Amino acid sequence: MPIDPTLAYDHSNIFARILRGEIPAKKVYEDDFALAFHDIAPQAPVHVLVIPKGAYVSWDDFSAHAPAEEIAGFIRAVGHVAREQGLVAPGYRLLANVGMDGGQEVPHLHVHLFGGKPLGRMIA
Ligand code: D5M
Repeated sequence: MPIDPTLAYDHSNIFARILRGEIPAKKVYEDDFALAFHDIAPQAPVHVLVIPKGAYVSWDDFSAHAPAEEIAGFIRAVGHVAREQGLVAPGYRLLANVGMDGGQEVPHLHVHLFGGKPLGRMIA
């Protein structure tokens, strides 16, 4: 079920639990600002989720409230993961679902990184 992104951050959400090491994830990258791991239900040959370490419900929450250092660190981490996964030359797609109409299911900001095949042109 898509989440209501206006709700307060729920510290028991699954990505918060991954960040705390309470449940496993197939990690591909970690630094002070971000953690990246393989999506449990991949939609492309490469499907990695990148999440900020801070407690942000969505892109809306993050872009409005995160300190500039966290925003810069997170965006740099997303780019780093794409390069590390070998996606830059063939190209890739970034996606952040936000809220109900966006179809967001996990209430901790995550950017989907898709690649490894031609993804076609997508508007919505
Ligand atoms: O996408 C939420 C995404 O999170 C969806 O692609 C499945 C993925 N997911 C859910 N649980 C896990 C665990 N435990 N590990 C890895 N990936 C997971 P959304 O943008 O919220 O619709």
